[in-house]
Amino acid sequence: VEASIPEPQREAWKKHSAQGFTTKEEFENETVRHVETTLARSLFNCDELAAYSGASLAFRDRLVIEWNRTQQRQTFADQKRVYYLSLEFLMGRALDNAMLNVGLKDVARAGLKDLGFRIEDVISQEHDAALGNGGLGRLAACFLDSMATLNYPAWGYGLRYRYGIFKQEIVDGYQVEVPDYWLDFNPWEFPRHDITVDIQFYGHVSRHQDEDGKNIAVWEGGEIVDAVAFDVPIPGYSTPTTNNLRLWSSKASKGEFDFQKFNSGDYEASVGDQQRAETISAVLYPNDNLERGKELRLKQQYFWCAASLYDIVRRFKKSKKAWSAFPDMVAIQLNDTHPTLAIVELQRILVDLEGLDWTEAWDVVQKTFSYANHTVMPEALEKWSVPVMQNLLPRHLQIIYEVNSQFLHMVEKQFPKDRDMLRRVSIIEESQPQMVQMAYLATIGSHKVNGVAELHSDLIKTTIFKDFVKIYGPDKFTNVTNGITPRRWLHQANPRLSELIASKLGGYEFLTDLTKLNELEHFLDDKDFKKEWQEIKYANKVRLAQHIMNTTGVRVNPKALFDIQVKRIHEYKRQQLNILGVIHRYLTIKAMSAEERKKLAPRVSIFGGKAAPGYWMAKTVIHLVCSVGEVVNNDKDVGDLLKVIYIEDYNVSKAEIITPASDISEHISTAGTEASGTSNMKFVLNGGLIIGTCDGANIEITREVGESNIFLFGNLAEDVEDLRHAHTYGNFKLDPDLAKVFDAIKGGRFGDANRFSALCNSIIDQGDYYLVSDDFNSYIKTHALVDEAYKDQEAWLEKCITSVSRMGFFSSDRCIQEYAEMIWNVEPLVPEQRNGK
Ligand code: CR6
Repeated sequence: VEASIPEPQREAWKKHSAQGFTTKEEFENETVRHVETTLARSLFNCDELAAYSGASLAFRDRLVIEWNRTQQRQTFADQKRVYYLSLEFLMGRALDNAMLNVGLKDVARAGLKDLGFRIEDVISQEHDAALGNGGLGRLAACFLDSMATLNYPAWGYGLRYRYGIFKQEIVDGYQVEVPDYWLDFNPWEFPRHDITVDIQFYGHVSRHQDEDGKNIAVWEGGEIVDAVAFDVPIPGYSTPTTNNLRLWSSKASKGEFDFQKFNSGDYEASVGDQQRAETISAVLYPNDNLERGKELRLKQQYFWCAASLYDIVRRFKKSKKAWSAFPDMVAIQLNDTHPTLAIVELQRILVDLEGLDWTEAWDVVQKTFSYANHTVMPEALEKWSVPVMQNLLPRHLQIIYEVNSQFLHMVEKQFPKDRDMLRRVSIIEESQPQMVQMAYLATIGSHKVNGVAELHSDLIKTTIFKDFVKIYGPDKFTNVTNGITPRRWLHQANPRLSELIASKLGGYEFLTDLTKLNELEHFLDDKDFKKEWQEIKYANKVRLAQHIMNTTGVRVNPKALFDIQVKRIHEYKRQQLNILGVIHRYLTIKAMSAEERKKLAPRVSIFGGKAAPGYWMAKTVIHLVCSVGEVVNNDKDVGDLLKVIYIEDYNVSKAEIITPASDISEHISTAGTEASGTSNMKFVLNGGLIIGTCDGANIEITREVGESNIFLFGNLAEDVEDLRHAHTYGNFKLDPDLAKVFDAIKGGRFGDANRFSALCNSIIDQGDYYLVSDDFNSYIKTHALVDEAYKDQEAWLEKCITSVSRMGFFSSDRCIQEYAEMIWNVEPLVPEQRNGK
């Protein structure tokens, strides 16, 4: 059915076209209208949550108008689009971001004030959209912001989990997980019940002859689940471009919902089917850097890939172009291996449904896809059991076998007689059961593979993809160092610093060209500027101290040095090194004379982050931090000299409060394990320094800010293997200072020592895989340097300002531009500016 309005009626239509507010009056109008009609409330029962809802709906209307225009513009322009497939989007709150990106926060502030509300209170009503675990999901969110800001025609595709990452409560010093049911009221999504895709699972494959006598595979039987689209508008900063994030939700298929059972009275069974279908998009797997091979997870992956590809292919087919033009119109970026099945699904669509030759189709596939790797740690690399895949996706497994067979043929020609090479690069690992190695499949099916920081990109070429570099040559592998959006991570999280910088640089251009921060170096002698900078840092620390007081009841001194480590809890990230260092500090303070103590700089050690629910060792680390805090924070000898804090439920909105308040932050992973890290960038951009290892993006941060502005310590990645080898073969000697720390733990200073024995033993007598002992001395010494440096506040401040001025490189805008030019080959579509925008 033709859905478009006939020509003669279009004028009437246009006359009534929605405009969205621009003035304070209009904003108030829209907000009150939504509170009164959409929410059916009145001025007699409008609390902060209702005000938040009303204001959000007013902003949403604005966004959706620009969203519609953007979609039309992109359709008319008929140019290449990029599709960013990510199983995680860690978006955080949307209202503040929308206000700032459309440039109407001041209008909203004044409007809300008229209506009786403080904007901060309204903003903080919003529930974080927490559809991600950590860095990988937050990177996807930063990329969406940059793609819209730079006017790229780009779509994000993900899953609409009913439960995002769990909420963390700390009860008696232990992590307790609470489900994150976040969809009660979410004004930022548009259900698109008209966009529903049938997704098939299980069944079997048979062969048929088509009319031309061609032998084709037909995937039949099994079950069908519906994928329903939910759209989230993504506003660019200071541009009308508003892109789309499409999230799929699972639902029992109408055709499938068993009316037979239903009518025959087996109501329960038929509702059971319904629930089973809805389970697919019910919950985000809460592991960071760990894969567990659960069938439901594979179902999630296929469900989302198949729905997204159906959508992308449908859009392409409207253009009536030849299939060979597909890669000229479509770039699909795989965020890690989670969407690798999209490669197989496109091949299936082209060969089985559209009748292309295998080779022709595979050429299209390879030109379309690119793959970003985010880890080299073996436990995080995805492998799916062949029997599981055979059962769930029989046709896809056949295609994988065929891709593998052709690939191995090619390799054999290139490296005749190298049987071991064939074994090593085979997509199918010959284990019990056989496994499909997704990273290999992703590499073979893509035209580019990238790592996320220089060291990491070098490492993938010498470790997991070493043979693939020989096969394809080095050019297939490249680096795109991660970045963060300065809109959220400076302008939104640290408005006063952003404003101060703008006042010096003559405007907010640095928010879209972060290299402009360079000019801050001219103000290193400007006393007023420096004083204000310091005041802002202090105010941010006061704000965090207040949050700590409210949530933990512990009073911390905002004049103390704030030392922060917030990220997922993981042995490789070495929060255990941090807390063991804290204990060392505590023991040192206890052994000091009153005179000596006076010379010491007071410290607050702040930890935060979630442990995967099944990760016992990580949970033990949390418990150790809390137990140490319990003792230290109540020790009269210590007072303000040391406080140890665990901030509950670290997430994006908490990060916006925590990051601007740091003096120093910890990025202390075992060298070679942290692919990039992105919170390191956030902290420095907010005027904090780093203590860190030579790992991930720390290395490039050092190059940019200069070695004298960062506190590096520890062994290098190139030495890790030898050190581990030495541990295994009996050459392990525990660091003497660390030994004293363990003595204190074992002596029960922090409560029942048994609770920490597994943690202690992993270091003392189980090989110390993460080299805590090897790096301990260097870590302690470097912290002593931090103490010294902090005493000279003038010099410290200079380091901070200099570092901020050199952070331009780490904008996700730079990053997206590199992807666009080197990998996707897409051009921006710059809209005409309207109404002075
Ligand atoms: N866990 C890396 O560990 C990197 C992000 C984004 C990670 C981290 O160093 O900054 O990706 N890897 O590139 C994976 O998720 C597999 C992460 O967030």
